[in-house]
Amino acid sequence: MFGRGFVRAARSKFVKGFASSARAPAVRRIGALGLAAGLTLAMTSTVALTEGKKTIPHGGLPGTPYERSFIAIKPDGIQRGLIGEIIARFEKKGFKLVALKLITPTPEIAAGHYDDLKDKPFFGGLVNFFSSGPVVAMVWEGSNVIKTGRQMLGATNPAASMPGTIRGDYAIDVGRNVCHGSDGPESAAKEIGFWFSPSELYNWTPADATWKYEKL
Ligand code: DAT
Ligand code: MG
Repeated sequence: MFGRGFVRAARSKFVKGFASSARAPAVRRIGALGLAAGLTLAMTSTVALTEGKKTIPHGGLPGTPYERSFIAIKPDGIQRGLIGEIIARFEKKGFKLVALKLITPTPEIAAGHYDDLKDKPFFGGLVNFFSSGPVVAMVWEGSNVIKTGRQMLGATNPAASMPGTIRGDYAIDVGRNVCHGSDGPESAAKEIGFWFSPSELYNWTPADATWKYEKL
């Protein structure tokens, strides 16, 4: 499932951006209709899936309950048995899991994910570490999930992370800080598009949605 096909798709998405990523059949139909109606490619390329009558772009709708963030548990988190703990924190907070997969990133995928850090002296070590074993790649959805998700992770350096945060509670070293979270709406959309195709994201309504949000 995550063999060469995924690698090719991930590479191609990274190079071309997620506007060119593979589309689920329903999405292709929406795209064709949009083009026929004279809509711009930029508009149709973000149309992904629907929840009820709402149209939710692949990268989410920042500033709404449908905001999305890419959250990953790094190889150290997996090796240390922290998958359940980290997922439980996001679940108990009330965020909605809309995508999840276990994958060992190739060095190319790791380098693509951290492309903005390619000039840093620690880049080589970071790529080696991130591609050293399975990671849990996820997309979580909810109001303010990008900012709140970063707060739940804690500061990049665990030494500066507050107790009660994931890194504050479970990590010591900046190079082994167990988790990743998108740092803003742009990186969230880019990372979600890099790691997941539209058909891998699930739109569903939690049974307790009205107990978490006054208005949806
Ligand atoms: P964050 O993961 O909090 O978004 P970042 O994007 O600046 O932080 O860096 C990505 C990862 O790179 C980070 O989680 C751990 C590693 N890293 C950052 N600074 C480092 C440093 N000074 N030495 C070693 N690894 C570092
Ligand atoms: Mg970062």
